[in-house]
Amino acid sequence: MSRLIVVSNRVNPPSDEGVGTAGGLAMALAAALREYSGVWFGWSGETVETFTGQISMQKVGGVTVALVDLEEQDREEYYDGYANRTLWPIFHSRTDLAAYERSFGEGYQRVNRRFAETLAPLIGPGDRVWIHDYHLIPLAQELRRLGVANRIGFFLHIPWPSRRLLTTLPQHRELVESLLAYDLVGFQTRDALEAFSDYVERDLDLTIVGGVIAAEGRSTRIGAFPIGIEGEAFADLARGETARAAFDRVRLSQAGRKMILGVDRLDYSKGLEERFLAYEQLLADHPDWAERVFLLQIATPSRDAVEAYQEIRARLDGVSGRINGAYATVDWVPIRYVNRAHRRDELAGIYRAAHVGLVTPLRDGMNLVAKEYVAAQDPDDPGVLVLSRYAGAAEQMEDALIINPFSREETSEALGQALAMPRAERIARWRRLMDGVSRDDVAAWRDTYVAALDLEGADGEHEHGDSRKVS
Ligand code: GDG
Repeated sequence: MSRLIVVSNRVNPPSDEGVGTAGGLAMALAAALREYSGVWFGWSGETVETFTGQISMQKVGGVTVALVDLEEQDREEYYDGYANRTLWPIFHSRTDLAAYERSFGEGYQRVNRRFAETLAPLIGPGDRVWIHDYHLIPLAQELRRLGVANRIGFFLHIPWPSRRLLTTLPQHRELVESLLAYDLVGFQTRDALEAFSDYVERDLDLTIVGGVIAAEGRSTRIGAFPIGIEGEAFADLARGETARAAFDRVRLSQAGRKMILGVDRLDYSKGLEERFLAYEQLLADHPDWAERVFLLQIATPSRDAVEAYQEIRARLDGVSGRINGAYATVDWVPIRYVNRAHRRDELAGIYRAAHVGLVTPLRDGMNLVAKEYVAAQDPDDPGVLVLSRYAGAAEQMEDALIINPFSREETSEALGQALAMPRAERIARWRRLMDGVSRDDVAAWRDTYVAALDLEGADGEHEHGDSRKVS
């Protein structure tokens, strides 16, 4: 039987809906694998002294997972290094934070080769392989070298940078050329697709006809596939028992005040400092809001081993402390800043209790928090989404208040507008947003992507057969 083999750096299917703290990508992939029988392959997160390529197979939450351990040097060079200290900052327009160490690039290639060698024997005739994210860009090329001729797709969860930014990467050409080993390369947005096309046409001097790049006897389809959430399921979760308890607890502690909510991985791309400063601006410009509003920011620490993450964490502690010191009264703290992860169903209740969802990344592939916030609202009394124009989600969510997160004034004015928005307008905006979240959900994303992966090249020819051939 033809299966779907999903590959991503980390493999963490949610063990139980609602209870886990699995992120957006994990939820989306687990949903895909429950629909199509298949295997989810990736790094266990563990390191061993010497790489063996031994696979540990497990069944988690109805999903078969195949895990492989890496070496400590792999973690340093491939994961903390090239993925998170080189590609992540460049792809999020932060070349100032990017490290360009040669050993990182070598580690990245080595791990992709190791993944390919371990994965290749698992791929059966007719299986489709779906590879995720910036950690694994060269994986298809490595698999092709081993003779894997199956259909292989790639999906990038983060933005694609402009040519100028990308070319700061010493191996930019090799990296992009390695993407041409895929049958399908998917991006979150039209913006990312255009930036990629620009590089392909101008730097590689290739033409793109009908969304297909033809080069060296094979063709690669490219497209935008905006990822969604399980919209209706998340709305149900927000009405469930645990969510209600979380909602009641938050509302009780609000003492009639309006709540602005931010939920993010603690990452410099999420615009958290700018968000705090915009909120401070609101308090400075509108003293009447003092004691009538507060900001709850949930920011779960991530990538602690990387220095830039330690720095942003320290900065945020400082900025939130300063604002609280300047504005707090004996019974009001303007910013509640929480670094603890919450259960997903609790989170749904907290979203529902918020009058404003404040999502201000400086650069973001999509941003699922924006969609979850909308899905969790009470249809009769919904909150307002304030959304950065630099989140991929802004291409779809036009009924949010769209802001430039670099402008404190613009963001603080939008906050004021959101807090004062009449109910009828809130309902009208929310309805249109929710229609989109329900329609363009994670199932639609997955099905559209897999259907595109099954399409042959522009000329209708099979570039390669369905079965593996070993060369
Ligand atoms: C990458 C791209 C793209 C957060 N705190 C808790 C918690 N979360 C969950 C949220 C949401 C997810 O984490 C974050 O998703 P995002 O989309 O905002 O961001 P990234 O992690 O950066 O993901 C991004 C995404 O991939 C998917 O393609 O949208 O642009 O950067 O689902 O709910 N979940 C729980 N407790 C928390 O405390 N349970």
